Amino acid sequence: MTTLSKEQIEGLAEHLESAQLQCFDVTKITDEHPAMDFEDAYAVQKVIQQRKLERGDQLIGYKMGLTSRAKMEQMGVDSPVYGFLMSSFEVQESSAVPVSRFIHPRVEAEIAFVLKDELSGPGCTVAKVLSATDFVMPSIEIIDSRYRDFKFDLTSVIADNASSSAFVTGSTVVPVAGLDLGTVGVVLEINGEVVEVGAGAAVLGHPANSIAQLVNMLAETGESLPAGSLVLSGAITAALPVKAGDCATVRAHGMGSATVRFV
Ligand code: OOG
Ligand code: MG
Repeated sequence: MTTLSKEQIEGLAEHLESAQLQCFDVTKITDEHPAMDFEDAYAVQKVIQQRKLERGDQLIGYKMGLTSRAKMEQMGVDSPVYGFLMSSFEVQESSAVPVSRFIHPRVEAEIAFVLKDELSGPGCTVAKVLSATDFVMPSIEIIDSRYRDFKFDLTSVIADNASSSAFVTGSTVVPVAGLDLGTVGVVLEINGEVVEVGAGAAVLGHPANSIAQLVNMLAETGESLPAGSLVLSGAITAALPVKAGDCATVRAHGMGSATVRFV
């Protein structure tokens, strides 16, 4: 049940998207709208997506967030959320990204899935996700909450498109058939130093389970994941802040790596 009017939802979408596009931070929106619920928050997120589509940007997939204990503890929240990914969020592997594009960027080590078949819920499972997956890639998500000091509650972060901002995928594509994504080791390096390590199972027991949960959540609003969708399954470890001059790399066992530099 939504508690906000259509005008309030559109106003909040404009407020949060302006903060993203003009790189300024804002206070969490539940301070002004304490009664708003998850449905209101996803409605705000959807309007932000529509605003981008109207400007000619393309929807290329989704991201799951807050899917590992490391992330839930870091952010002080306790359940997974999703956001959408547009083609304008994609950054080329090994390229240099200006930090002026962000408010306070952080990098996360993730596994990205690309689908060859459509997935729709309810009732999506790990097995259905794996059989619909074309390939996986190591990836770096660059998150950038629009909220001051990255302080938010679940409702506020959902409306803010789950802090989505940019992402990089590795240039090696790997079919899932020969991989055990639960035990795959993942290393996050900044400037050549290992800063976080983890395994795929940190994400809801198995990264494909994160995709299954996304599909089941999308089914609640009648949406599905079309073939070709790219999905980030959620950070395996805590997110780390980056600044100009930093270089971040994610390596995943048997899957190659993804790198991005900040200037
Ligand atoms: C919310 C987004 C979390 C992840 O992979 O856990 C996320 C945030 O921490 O700002 O993308
Ligand atoms: Mg993430």
